[in-house]
Amino acid sequence: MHTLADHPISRRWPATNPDLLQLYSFPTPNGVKISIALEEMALPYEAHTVNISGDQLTPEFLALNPNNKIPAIIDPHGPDGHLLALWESGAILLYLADKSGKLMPKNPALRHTTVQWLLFQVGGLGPMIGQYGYFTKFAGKQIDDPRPKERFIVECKRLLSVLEQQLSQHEHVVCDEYTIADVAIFPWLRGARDAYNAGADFGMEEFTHTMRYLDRCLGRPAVQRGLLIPPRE
Ligand SMILES: N[C@@H](CCC(=O)N[C@@H](CS)C(=O)NCC(=O)O)C(=O)O
Repeated sequence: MHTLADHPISRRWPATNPDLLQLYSFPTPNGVKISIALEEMALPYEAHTVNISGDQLTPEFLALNPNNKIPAIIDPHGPDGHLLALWESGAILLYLADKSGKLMPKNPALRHTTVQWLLFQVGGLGPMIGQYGYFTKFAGKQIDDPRPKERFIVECKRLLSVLEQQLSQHEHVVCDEYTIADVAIFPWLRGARDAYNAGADFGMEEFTHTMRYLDRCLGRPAVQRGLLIPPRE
């Protein structure tokens, strides 16, 4: 597979400008991480809406991401000038930070700390808030047994307290630098508060540093743009 035009994804989501990095996504907390990062880094790109009510299960999308999840990208000008297809938002954020030289500290120790907080989101905060959402807003809310919901509330509160401790001492999660770790984390805080209405269950208002941090991040112009990309259609 050497060109974007050869890739099956182009049959369903053709590129208008095949020279640009292509984003296949939906404006969920995982999806907007990548549009926000691209906006912050001022990398030119073209966004395609993959509606997760079924588009992610089409053969064209599965040819790009066999794990049937957004976001995914294709960079026609990847390493050594070759096409690079990538999925998993953490991997994409690391790639974009490398490509742009932005949102990643130059200091080696802080780079590792950035990866640490990125993985805290990808392996902890995101999945736990996502499971809470399943058991409170989606199909799982019909389950009478209170234990799944209780378990995810306890775990989300614990993760929020870890974040709160860090943000009580620093402006952003990696000391005072705004990094890809922030871009991964705050969309999930917003999702918990605004999409899942978890404020009361998580006692979010008590995490004062975290809530102020969320508002600071949401106030960034690149974030405001990225939150709306791609359109839901
Ligand atoms: N670990 C993945 C999670 C991605 C993910 O869960 N995406 C959701 C939307 S937020 C999705 O595409 N769901 C569709 C499905 O599971 O079929 C990442 O960080 O990229």
